Amino acid sequence: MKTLITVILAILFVSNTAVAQKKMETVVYQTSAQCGMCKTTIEKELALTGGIKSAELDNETKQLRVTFKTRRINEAKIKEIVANLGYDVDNVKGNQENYKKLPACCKKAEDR
Ligand SMILES: [Cu+2]
Repeated sequence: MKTLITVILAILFVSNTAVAQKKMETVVYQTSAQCGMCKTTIEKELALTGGIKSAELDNETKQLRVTFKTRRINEAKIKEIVANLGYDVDNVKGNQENYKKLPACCKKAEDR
């Protein structure tokens, strides 16, 4: 009986460790960022967010690549943070109040 329990515990431990190692994820989002200032704003905000390992905005494509710990943060939360800065991110609209406060260079072409 003791051996059986030990074996079961060992299996649980090994499978748990395997899962834990997979808890990092990288996702790419399309944003409405416009310039280098947007890049700094978004990357800085995410750098200060717990659970984010790295965040990088491509100035050409305006795509944001985020690597995060799935146990500490999720995609909905990441999008919420970016949208709260005033930027659209995938299907989530940017917070309009904060969008209005962005410098002219960070606004979409039609609003400048
Ligand atoms: Cu900008």
